Amino acid sequence: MENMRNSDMELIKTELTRFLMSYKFALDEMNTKIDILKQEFQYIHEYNPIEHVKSRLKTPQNILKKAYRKGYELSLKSIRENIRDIAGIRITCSFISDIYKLSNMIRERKDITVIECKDYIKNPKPNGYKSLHLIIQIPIFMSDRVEDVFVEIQIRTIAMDFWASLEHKIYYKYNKEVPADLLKELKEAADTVSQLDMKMERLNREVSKYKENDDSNITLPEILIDDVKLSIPHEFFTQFLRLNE
Ligand code: 0O2
Repeated sequence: MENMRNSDMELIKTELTRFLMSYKFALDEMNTKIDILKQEFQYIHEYNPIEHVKSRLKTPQNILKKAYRKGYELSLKSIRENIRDIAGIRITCSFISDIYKLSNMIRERKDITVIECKDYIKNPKPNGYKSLHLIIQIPIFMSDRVEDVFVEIQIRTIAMDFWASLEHKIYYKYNKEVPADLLKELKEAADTVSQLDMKMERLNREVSKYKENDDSNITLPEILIDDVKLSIPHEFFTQFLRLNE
């Protein structure tokens, strides 16, 4: 009997490890894809829209808590299908327009399937929470099978992120029962964040317009690889043109 229990435990441990590993691999894959998007974006638009990328795996305790709270069956199959934020990636951008540019770039990728989009920027939560959430699915190639794994991507501005992390701390500090006056102040802070984001967006547009009209901006051709700028020697260009005539 004791042996039986040990072997059962071993089986569960192996299954759980393999289950969580697929999410870890999904995060690794997504981090690489986001890095590629970032470099591509930098090349096309000549600036970097991504300030910061952070990824996390939901702990087994929190997965179970969510499954209980939502009333899902406690099987791995049901958890895999219903809890879609076990692997989570948070991307912070400087400007609201960057959030939508990035989200469109993710949608256009053939290796990522966007399953759902929750736009809490256009439709903020009543407490003032703003962020763009994408639930995506990517195939993960394991040694003996292919798993389609869900990943939640949250994209927000630095200011929205500042607000959300403080709100999250307060929420847990007060054990989810935040006093009404604090809730009111948090909502006011969220409105201030929105105004700041709009102001920064407008200022950025003005700077971009100025840059477009500035002829002194013309520089020698450069290639950008992995955030490193490489100038192309003039001779290389002339040689290249001659050989391709
Ligand atoms: P953690 O620690 O980030 O994993 P749910 O809210 O989970 O019951 P759903 O539809 O999965 O249902 O949630 P939704 O609305 O897509 O949001 C899920 C995640 O968004 C949360 O994950 C938070 O990270 C973030 N989020 C949503 N609403 C708020 C909010 O009001 N304040 C803050 N600070 N973050 C929010 P978790 O699992 O709650 O936490």
